[in-house]
Amino acid sequence: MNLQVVTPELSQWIVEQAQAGCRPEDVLASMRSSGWAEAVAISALERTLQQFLDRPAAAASANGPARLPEPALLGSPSCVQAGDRLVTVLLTMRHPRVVVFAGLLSDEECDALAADAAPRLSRSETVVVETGGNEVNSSRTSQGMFFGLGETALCARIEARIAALLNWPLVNGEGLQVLRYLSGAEYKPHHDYFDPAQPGMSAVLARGGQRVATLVIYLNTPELGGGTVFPDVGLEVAPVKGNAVFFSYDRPHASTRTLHGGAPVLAGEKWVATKWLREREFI
Ligand code: PD2
Ligand code: ZN
Repeated sequence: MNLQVVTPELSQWIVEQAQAGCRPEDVLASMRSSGWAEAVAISALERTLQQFLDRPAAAASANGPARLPEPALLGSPSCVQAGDRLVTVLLTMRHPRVVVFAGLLSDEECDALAADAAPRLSRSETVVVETGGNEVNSSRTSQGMFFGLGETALCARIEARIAALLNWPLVNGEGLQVLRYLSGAEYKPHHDYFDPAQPGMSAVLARGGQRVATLVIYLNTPELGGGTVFPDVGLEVAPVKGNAVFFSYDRPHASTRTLHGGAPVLAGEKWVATKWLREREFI
């Protein structure tokens, strides 16, 4: 007879391990080392996770509104209505949460956004974790600029489309950032969330909380190279004009597997617009 009982505390711990990206075999090993018989531990693990997945929708949303931006992909549709535009779904991945879209912007919108950005481009910077300021860094050799939220009619139209696509309030987004990579330029692998343990982060986090998702929109198709890579899972997204790659991260931690980079551009140029989504209104 099985005398080992799955307490509510143990259930919660199992779910938390799974949500943090721990592999089931590692969770199992921890249970084994605290005295659980293997067969009993496996069935407890399976039952707990299944119960969690089967929980009523009301329980899933009991904590209020959705915690993360997420397109409406229930039933695996091949396209989704994003406000004023129908967008094609090319690829989805669960962990890391990645979705690749085709046709988010028209060719004309891509050209117009790049043209509006071009006069304001300067060498891209990265955040200095110690101070929260910015600096030029050899890991990021693109040129870039930020639009203010709703700065132009085109920005406002794209922002409304993104808000509809990702079911996330428009005001919880940073202004669009446009990047131009010349041949040879790259953005080495990094995470887009802010490390809350770093001293300079409180000022950054005060403006709308943590980043919770990223949408990189390709404004042209480079001749060669320039894919967006996810080294943790060996995924490379080809940059194609008007397409976009979305990824979300429910905590500022590498267990989200959202390490990503812009591979070197090998021929031609690469232009992207990046949209970062925050937890709260970005001020
Ligand atoms: O341009 C890209 O592919 C890229 C890759 C990684 C952009 C960003 N990160 C970013 O803007 O954060
Ligand atoms: Zn990034």
